[in-house]
Amino acid sequence: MKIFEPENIRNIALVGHGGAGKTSLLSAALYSAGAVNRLGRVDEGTTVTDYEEEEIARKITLKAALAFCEWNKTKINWIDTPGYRAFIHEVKAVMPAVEGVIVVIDAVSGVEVQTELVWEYAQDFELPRMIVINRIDRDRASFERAMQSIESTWGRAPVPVQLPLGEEKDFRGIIDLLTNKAYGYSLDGSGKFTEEPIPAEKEKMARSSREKLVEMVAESSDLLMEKFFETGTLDGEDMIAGLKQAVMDSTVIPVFITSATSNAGVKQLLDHVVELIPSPLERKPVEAKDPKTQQAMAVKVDPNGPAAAFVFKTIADPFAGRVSLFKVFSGSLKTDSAIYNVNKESTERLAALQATQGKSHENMPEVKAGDIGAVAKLKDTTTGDSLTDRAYPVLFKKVSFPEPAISFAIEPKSRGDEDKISSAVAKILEEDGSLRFLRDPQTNEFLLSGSGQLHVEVAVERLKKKYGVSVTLKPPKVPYRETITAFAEAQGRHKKQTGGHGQYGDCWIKIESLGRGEGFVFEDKIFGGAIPKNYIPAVEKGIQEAAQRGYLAGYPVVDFKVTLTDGSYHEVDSSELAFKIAGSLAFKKAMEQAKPVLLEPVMNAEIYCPEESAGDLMGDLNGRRGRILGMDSKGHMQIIRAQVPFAEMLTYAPDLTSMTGGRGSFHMEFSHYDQVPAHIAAKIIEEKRKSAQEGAA
Ligand SMILES: Nc1nc2c(ncn2[C@@H]2O[C@H](COP(=O)(O)OP(=O)(O)O)[C@@H](O)[C@H]2O)c(=O)[nH]1
Ligand SMILES: [Mg+2]
Repeated sequence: MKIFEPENIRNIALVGHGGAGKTSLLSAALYSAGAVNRLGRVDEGTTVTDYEEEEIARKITLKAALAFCEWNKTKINWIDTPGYRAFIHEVKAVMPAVEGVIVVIDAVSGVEVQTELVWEYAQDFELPRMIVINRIDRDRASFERAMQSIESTWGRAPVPVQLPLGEEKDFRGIIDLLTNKAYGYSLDGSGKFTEEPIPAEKEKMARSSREKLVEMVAESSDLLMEKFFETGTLDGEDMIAGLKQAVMDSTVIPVFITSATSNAGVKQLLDHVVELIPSPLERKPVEAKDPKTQQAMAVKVDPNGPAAAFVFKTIADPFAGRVSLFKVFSGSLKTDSAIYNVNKESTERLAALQATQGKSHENMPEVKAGDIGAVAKLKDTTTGDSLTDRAYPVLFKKVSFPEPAISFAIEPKSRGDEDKISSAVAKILEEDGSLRFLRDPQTNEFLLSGSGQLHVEVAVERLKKKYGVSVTLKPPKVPYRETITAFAEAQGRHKKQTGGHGQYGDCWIKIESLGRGEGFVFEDKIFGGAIPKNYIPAVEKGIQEAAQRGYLAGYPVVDFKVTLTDGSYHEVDSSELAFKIAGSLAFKKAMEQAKPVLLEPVMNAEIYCPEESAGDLMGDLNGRRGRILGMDSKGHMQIIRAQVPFAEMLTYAPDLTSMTGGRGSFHMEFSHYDQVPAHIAAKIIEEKRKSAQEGAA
């Protein structure tokens, strides 16, 4: 593997809504550049980057993956990313590793929900962007409509640099406004093309489009503006340099056209990627922190500086172990050397550095500033860590992931699975920082949480395929609680006269309700030693334990205050145990009068959907006892914000998919506990009683 200088490296992420053709486009780019010797196809499971078993089976990308090729003496590192909402965190995670983003848009559907989301990620990281309108050969593809949807979403910065030669089944190539030529492609996947003059009937359109592009480029620089006014145009070199600067400033976002599966337009795209995307040397210095002082600092991309790299992704491989993907910002990392992990304060040994081509690897003696590499078997390193020269430690900024939106209970299928589950899940979590795993202390279930149902399902598939652990997914139990709504006073008296030693405890308590979330408060107002001090904690404990076991339906009683007012004791027969029992008896009696109710968790939900489904979805949310808080629109999409009881959202994901034809997505997080309406509470209590009886029988 050749070593490239940073000026001859480009790092690019392919992003966009699922199905736009990112994986196919990368496949065509790798084949066109000679990095692989056949055109891999998603539908045949033969692409370089969709290599996981689950990806091949589902024909969708589930994780970010690396590949590279050489074009015009430049190494292009590509990162293919997923486009479905449940995996969109993978896109965010790779943003620190690239200097440019290609946003792929389907010529049939235009801008879609996730397109907008990943665009925002690129914007947050201030990354230069290019747009590719792909699938131009499909039925109902339209360059004009795609451009309209692009402009209505992102304004005037996106400008065509290419025009299609025909559309749908008449598509046969592209017109390139930078080279002023037309390229007729053979559509057999070979990537062969012939240069032709721009057809006469397209000349007028090409001229006006080129004028628009020239004006936009001129507008972005005073110097070019002057030249433009003097000569009325910009020549080739000025045009490329000016456009590159405009791309770096995001004042112009060039729009290209491809048909990935017929491998058309891809070679011109490669030319322009090398010309227009900044090299790592041209990027802004990288934000970092001094680990000692926590002072912000900026690391310049410099091959001669001290070594500094950032681990942006971890792959858990059951055979190779843990593989860390890293971007070098300064100096270089060398095979067979040591490097310092600043986050873990430990030294790591770099056994063999590698370049990654999908699932295969090629050894590299050295990975220089600006380049991306992989290394297996680091002992402490995880995603987000900084690897540097020990004498010059810096901390690069970690990427934050949203909290999971949905939790499922997982149940091991057998005893063997139960033993293996924790270590296997730990490996899956290493790979995917947006999953969470915990044991619910209340329901005792193992909960696996992720950003959507598909996310959790895929994690479960990986557990099985990679680590041989079989679990069943069940909707989580709703963590109901109980509370009281009225004041009550009661006596708890425990008296037992057995053969020798008796038992005696007696207490009077008052209970009253507290505000939501205030938990449990205990106040001791015993006067004159009616209960000796050393027995009072036992009373409190008896009450608390009884409250944990619940009164109505076995859910913990919360948000109430107990005042211990009076009682009596016996010199010989009183004991801690007797007072604990007295406390729990008093609590149960008080509950009889305290008008207990059930509480349920209520979620804050955000639902993203196409405009035309918003009405139906709001009706549906009302049916789920939801309260609509507001609506925003974003391009053609609506965002509905609502509060909905968790119990009503357990099956929301599949329902939303069917109500929006797969175009909607949602996110939710816990908001507060609220009272369950009486008729619903009655049902829950009845069910609980039945299942308890069955359990006992
Ligand atoms: N006709 C046509 N189909 C395409 C094109 N690009 C991708 N596809 C198909 O569209 C589907 C989704 O493509 P894929 O590359 O997986 O999209 P991704 O989700 O963005 O990675 C697959 O069935 C591809 O074969 C194209 O340019 N033309
Ligand atoms: Mg894909």
